[in-house]
Amino acid sequence: MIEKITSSQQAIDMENKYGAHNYSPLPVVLSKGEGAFVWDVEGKKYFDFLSAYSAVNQGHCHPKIISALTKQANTLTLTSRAFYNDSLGPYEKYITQFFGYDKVLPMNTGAEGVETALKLARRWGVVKKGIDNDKVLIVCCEGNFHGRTVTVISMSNDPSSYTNYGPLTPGFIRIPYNNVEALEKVLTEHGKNIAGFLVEPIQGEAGVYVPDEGYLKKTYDLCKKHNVLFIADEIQTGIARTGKMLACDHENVHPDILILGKALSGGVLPVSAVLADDDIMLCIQPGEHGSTFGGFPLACAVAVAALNVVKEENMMEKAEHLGKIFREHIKNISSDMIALVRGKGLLNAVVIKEKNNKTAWDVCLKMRDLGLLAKPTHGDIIRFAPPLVIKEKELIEACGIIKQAILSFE
Ligand code: IF1
Repeated sequence: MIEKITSSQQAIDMENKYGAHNYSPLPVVLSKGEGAFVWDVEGKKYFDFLSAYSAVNQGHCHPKIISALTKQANTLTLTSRAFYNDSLGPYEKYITQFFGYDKVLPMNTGAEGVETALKLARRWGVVKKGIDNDKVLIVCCEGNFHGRTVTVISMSNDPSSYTNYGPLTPGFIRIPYNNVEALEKVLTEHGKNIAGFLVEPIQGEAGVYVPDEGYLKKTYDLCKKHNVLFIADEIQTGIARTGKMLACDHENVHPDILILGKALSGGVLPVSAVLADDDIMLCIQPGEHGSTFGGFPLACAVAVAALNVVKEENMMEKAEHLGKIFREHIKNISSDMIALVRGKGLLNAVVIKEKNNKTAWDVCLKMRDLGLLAKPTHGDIIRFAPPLVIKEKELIEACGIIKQAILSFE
């Protein structure tokens, strides 16, 4: 039997002693989640304004998702792809029609989804576009975050992501984000060897960096002009988070390769997916890619339920409407600690200016004391992303907490 946790400090000490030190969490220990709320070991209730980095868009422990999980868990959890099963086909049909693609390649984590998209794009570039196998390139953006594998961090320009991990994967050209001319230049100079352009429609980790209106459409059109695949990493921005089903929908861009993760399972299991049409997807033949758990029956049941409730509960519209209210309220806080508020739908961030040597971290500690959880990224930026099921009156109450926390440093 494992030891029962009876205090937050006990849990923190245990993690510190027995767990890898690859995170420095906010000092709060959660033990229950429901909808937009979480509770700590001592029973204190908090607004969750991180949503596990947008994996819990549907709210913690959504009853319909949990029910789908439980039902399938008591029936058939995993077959591997060595055999067929009666869950995968129906899921594949559902998700491909949901997003408008011929096929889906099911994986588990977001990073695996990105790796799969990179392999698909490179394979298409070599076998369909005729790029020399040793010269095939992928264009990516400065400030990107696409996951933590060695190849994925090879695209990063954040030293804390890539230093001292030995030789990195070649074959990437990095350009400034939100800069159409930079893409045009690289496509003009190297286009014949470029298979794909990988981009986050909004850069999450970089601090909810929303590109200029038209950036996605213009870069998509440039990719079409140069026979380069437009690859959208919607792992964090997808599934209604920004007020549309996909952030690309704000500009009516239909990515050649779409990568989903996080909220695809409503935060219940690691479920990711790569969607593309046949001319791309069929470049990978049997035995050339896969994963033990990729598309397993449990994931299929959970993902169908997770996507269903997004539509049934009009989460896109809610995110759009509540996001506007959120930004309005935060902009009305009169404090010079608030340098900038930006975001789309319910993916927002506030850039905090240090005041009386109080930083974004101090604001997050104060909000924790007042009953709201959020965490800074890159030091001075606090991301605010509650589950999309938060009610308007709850959102306004949460804005009150944010205001109280910030004004407490005046
Ligand atoms: C951590 C960041 C967010 C992602 C995008 C792929 C992945 C992620 C756009 C990989 C994952 C997570 C990872 C988690 C914290 C969180 C994060 F701070 F790391 F960068 F959200 F911004 N593409 N993001 O946001 O998906 O393999 O994790 O399932 O690593 O600390 P994953």
